[in-house]
Amino acid sequence: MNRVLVANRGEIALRIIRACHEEGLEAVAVYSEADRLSPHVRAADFAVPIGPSSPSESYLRIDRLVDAARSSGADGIHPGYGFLAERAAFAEAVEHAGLVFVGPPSGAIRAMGDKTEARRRMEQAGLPIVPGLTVPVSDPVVARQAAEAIGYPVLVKASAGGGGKGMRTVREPAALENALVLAASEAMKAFGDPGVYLEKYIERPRHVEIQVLADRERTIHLGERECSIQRRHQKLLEEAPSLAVSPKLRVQMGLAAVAAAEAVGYRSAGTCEFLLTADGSFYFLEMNTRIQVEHPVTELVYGVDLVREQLRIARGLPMGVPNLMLQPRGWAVECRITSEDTTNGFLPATGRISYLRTPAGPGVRWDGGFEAGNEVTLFYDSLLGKIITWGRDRTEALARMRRALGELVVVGIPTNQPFHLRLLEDAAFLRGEIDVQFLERRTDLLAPHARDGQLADIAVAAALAEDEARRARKPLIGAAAAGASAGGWLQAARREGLR
Ligand code: MV4
Repeated sequence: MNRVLVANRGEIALRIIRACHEEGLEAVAVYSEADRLSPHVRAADFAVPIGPSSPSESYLRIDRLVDAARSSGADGIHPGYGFLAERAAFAEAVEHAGLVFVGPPSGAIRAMGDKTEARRRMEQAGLPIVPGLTVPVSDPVVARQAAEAIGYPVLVKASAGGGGKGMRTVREPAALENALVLAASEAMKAFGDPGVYLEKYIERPRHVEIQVLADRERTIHLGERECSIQRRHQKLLEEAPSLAVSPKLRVQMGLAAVAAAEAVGYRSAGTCEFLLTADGSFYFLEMNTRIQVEHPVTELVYGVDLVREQLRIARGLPMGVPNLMLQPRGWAVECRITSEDTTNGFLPATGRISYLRTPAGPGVRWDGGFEAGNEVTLFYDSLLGKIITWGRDRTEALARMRRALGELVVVGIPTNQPFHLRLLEDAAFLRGEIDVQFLERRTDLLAPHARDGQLADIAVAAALAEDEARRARKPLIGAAAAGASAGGWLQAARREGLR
């Protein structure tokens, strides 16, 4: 593999292109009409237009992506996340075209994509799965008996699901039949598959996931990420390690995740999602067969470049991670910066980024995909970039995040930056008292503060006031003080208007 087509956009496309260059590979960008001026297009060695702005006519078109690889001489394709990353049919099409798919085998994607099949295979592999069914159920009588055996509350989930779509909580027998019908119809609409099954509903769990990496010889894990801070199944902040995971629990969950990957013949980077309860029990939920948005927190605490490892493994090389008991070092936190309006219920916002200052300095990483002048549209998700900070401990990583959030300036569109600043001052969050329902309880953190939308107004008012004050001031230049006695710096300062 010498030239990799990056079948994605935004920050992850840029992230992958950087990894290609570090691995001595050329990178081919693809872009829709909306992304012609995006940074990922210029960062690549070649760029191929693949169609109109709508994803269904560009980034989701398997035929156009494979054609773009052929026409640009690429011999591999990296799918990134989202779009086609977890479509087994895409991995197959890439393989059939004689190209390298930078990701897992299509069989592993398919096995994990069907949630009841994944549950069967994980149970077989000895993983703890949430108590419940491992086959779809449609008959309400059968469902009723199953729910009694599981014990209420139960959760109706879509077999083809994931990410929370088509999920319904049922707290009593009388509500079951209706939930089955509604979940099935939602699943049909969202996935084209009406299959649903039942699980025991776990109250107030944490969402903890384990990063795995597999080459032809070894499957290893790189510890956990704590992902409980999310709103409507969209993660907002992630950290590694998790306050809730002891070294002993890390070994147990790590062994489970490695067994899961091995059971489906996994290669490349992947993630096992678990629900973790307050008493330290954990249950396998699903496996994400892609690189994830939040991968950088793992990179910072394990010192591993996961995207470069994906590229090495795809080339048939062994992973560059030493064969030792790895341990996390320090703490890392990621804040996802989205173009969402905190003063308007997190409504996705559009517009042109007129100015952008990104954070930097010790322990700070910015993974972004936009620059000043770019247009933010509703064609794609609202992620603008990610701030990732590292510290020797959680307190230092969080302090650096507050500092970095203070440095970030986005002008032209609203972002969720005010939410992150509030969260990072919250006593319960700072104590680590979090679970997946944290933000449902703490709507005060989601609600806007009066100043959220007013910063730009305040800046304009301050500039106008300053201008007026300057005009009113007597000009010093030409006064007796100016002349032979004034040094060069003073004259220069006057020219610059600094006074
Ligand atoms: C659950 C659960 C409680 N009990 N399953 C939501 C998305 C999907 N991946 C699985 N999800 C959940 N499954 C049982 N049996 C609670 C959730 C859940 C959740 C999980 C991970 C991250 C955020 C979440 C938010 C709400 C509910």
